[in-house]
Amino acid sequence: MVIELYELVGRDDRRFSPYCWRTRMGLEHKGLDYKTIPVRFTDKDLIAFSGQGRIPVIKDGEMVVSDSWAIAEYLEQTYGDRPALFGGETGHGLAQFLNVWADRSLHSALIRLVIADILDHLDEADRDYFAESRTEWFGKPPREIQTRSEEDLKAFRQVVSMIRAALGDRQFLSGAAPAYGDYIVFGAFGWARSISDFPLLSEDDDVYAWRARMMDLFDGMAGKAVGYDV
Ligand SMILES: N[C@@H](CCC(=O)N[C@@H](CS)C(=O)NCC(=O)O)C(=O)O
Repeated sequence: MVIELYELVGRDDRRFSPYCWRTRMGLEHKGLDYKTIPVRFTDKDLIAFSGQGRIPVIKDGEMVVSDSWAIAEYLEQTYGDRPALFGGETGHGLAQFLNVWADRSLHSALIRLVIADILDHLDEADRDYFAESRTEWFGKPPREIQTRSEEDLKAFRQVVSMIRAALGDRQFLSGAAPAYGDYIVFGAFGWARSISDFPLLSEDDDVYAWRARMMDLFDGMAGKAVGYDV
């Protein structure tokens, strides 16, 4: 059976949700058959069957799961005979920590650098919704947030330094092979790449090399997605 992944989409088929990237990589890792159903912010009716308004949502037969973390847990439990996303209970706990860290630290630092770029790459239908909802969240409009001030750049460099330190000389954050922890962190870069040409990493950075390895996975799936090669 083919799993349906309801995935956020912008103009020109840009897949810019970090959470959807986590799920997409998780499905690939498990080697599951899936198809994506593009959803714009204002297409909430398409995911109404999930009983909530956020993406990603998956539909696996009769089973409907929303929230990328809950989806990863569902896939791990349901498809336990496939390659592990977490690598046991210990890995599960550590991945959950990373999930919270990425949501609260990595994403908060990144959004300030690319929020106006998101606006510029949305489908026309979504622009007002995004500008208004984010202005309400942040207390000012996207173009006033995305100034790329020295303070904001420093905050982002700080989170990248944590990724670099955690990576050490390994190929992936999870070790010699990638696992869900890598997909959590990669989600942020998959998001940025799809809508922003701002160079977040320098080419001599180990995190840059890691990101390139992530984009090569699964027959170059992430690298082939519509986006900027920076
Ligand atoms: N904790 C959720 C967060 C999902 C989420 O916030 N998704 C965003 C897209 S990146 C969304 O659907 N936003 C809907 C909106 O802002 O109306 C997860 O991990 O899946």
